Amino acid sequence: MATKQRAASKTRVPFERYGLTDGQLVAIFRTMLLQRMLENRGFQLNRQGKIPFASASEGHEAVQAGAAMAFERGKDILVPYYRDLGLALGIGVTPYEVLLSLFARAADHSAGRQFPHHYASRRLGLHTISSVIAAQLPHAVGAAYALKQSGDGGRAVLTTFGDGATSEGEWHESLNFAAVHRLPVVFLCENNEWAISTPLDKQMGQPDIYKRAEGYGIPGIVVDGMDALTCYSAVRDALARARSGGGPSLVEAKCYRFLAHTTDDDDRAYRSREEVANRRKDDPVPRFEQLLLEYSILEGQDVEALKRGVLEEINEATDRAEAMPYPSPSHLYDGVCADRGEPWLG
Ligand SMILES: Cc1ncc(C[n+]2csc(CCOP(=O)(O)OP(=O)(O)O)c2C)c(N)n1
Ligand SMILES: [Mg+2]
Repeated sequence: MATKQRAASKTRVPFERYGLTDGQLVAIFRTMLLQRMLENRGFQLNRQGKIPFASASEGHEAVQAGAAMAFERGKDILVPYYRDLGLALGIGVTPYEVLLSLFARAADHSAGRQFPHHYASRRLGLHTISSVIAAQLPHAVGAAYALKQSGDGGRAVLTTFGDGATSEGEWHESLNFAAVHRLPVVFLCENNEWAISTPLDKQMGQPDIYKRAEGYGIPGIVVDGMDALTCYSAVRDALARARSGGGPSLVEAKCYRFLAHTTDDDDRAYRSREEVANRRKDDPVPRFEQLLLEYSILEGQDVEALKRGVLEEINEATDRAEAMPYPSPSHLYDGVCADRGEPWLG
């Protein structure tokens, strides 16, 4: 698909593209589309009874695609949380790999054992995670400490979490340790205003997470999490600071979760349809599409071709992953205990 030169306009103020090329802008948009459509596929497969579970990240596309563009593949380390489908896709996890995880097939990276949406890839510098809220943060800080101890300069760790995670002790301990040791780590909060059914005002006494950075003596930055480009620029700057020895930063991206927490949740029990419909007006995907059209980065037919291509890729990956076999029971202990041992057989 061809990207077009932006049509010159004498009167219009050019948008802030933060040094990104047309190709990079389109890549961000493609990641957002992939996340949106693949996530919907997860919900469809669950409702068809083909997979047990999928989680939801609609509303997080801008922060994740922006952050993924700032991440330097082959150099940085990503320690995400379960809602980071777009970040995983943006740094190179394929839809096929995601679907192998959702279908729990033998060819999945964990041989179908890990919880869905908990990706890991040594190739991409993507740490495995647990669902335990904030448990990834000490791991991220440990990885940053290792980078510093080994004198492995020019590299940084990007770790993510939700607003609810900031109430956990590990969150505070991790920020404090990283600040004391000036570790190369970026803490990116995807503040979607809900921790399942707990709203922000029942989670904390004031709604601005970035302000807590001051208490640790590190920079705190807040961005519109529905705007992919400001998210990109904030994470890019924070990663650059970390890579060059400037220490950790806390970036807060204010976004919103449009769907239920997961396929197992019914959000009608705790928030009104009006609230969700109202927040949908700021949907980051059409907003970014509009920007690319307005500045002729893409034409209407390019957008249609892009959407068709993404859907075809997801359809093909769905069929391919579904056709793969389940793990064999005889492989249950592979990669779990040394020598494939079954612990109780001693
Ligand atoms: C230590 C711990 N407590 C509770 C849970 C159950 N739980 C799973 S997701 C979640 C909400 C987390 O909210 P937030 O950190 O805001 O992230 P979001 O899901 O909104 O992206 C909770 C409480 C858990 N997984 N781990
Ligand atoms: Mg939340």
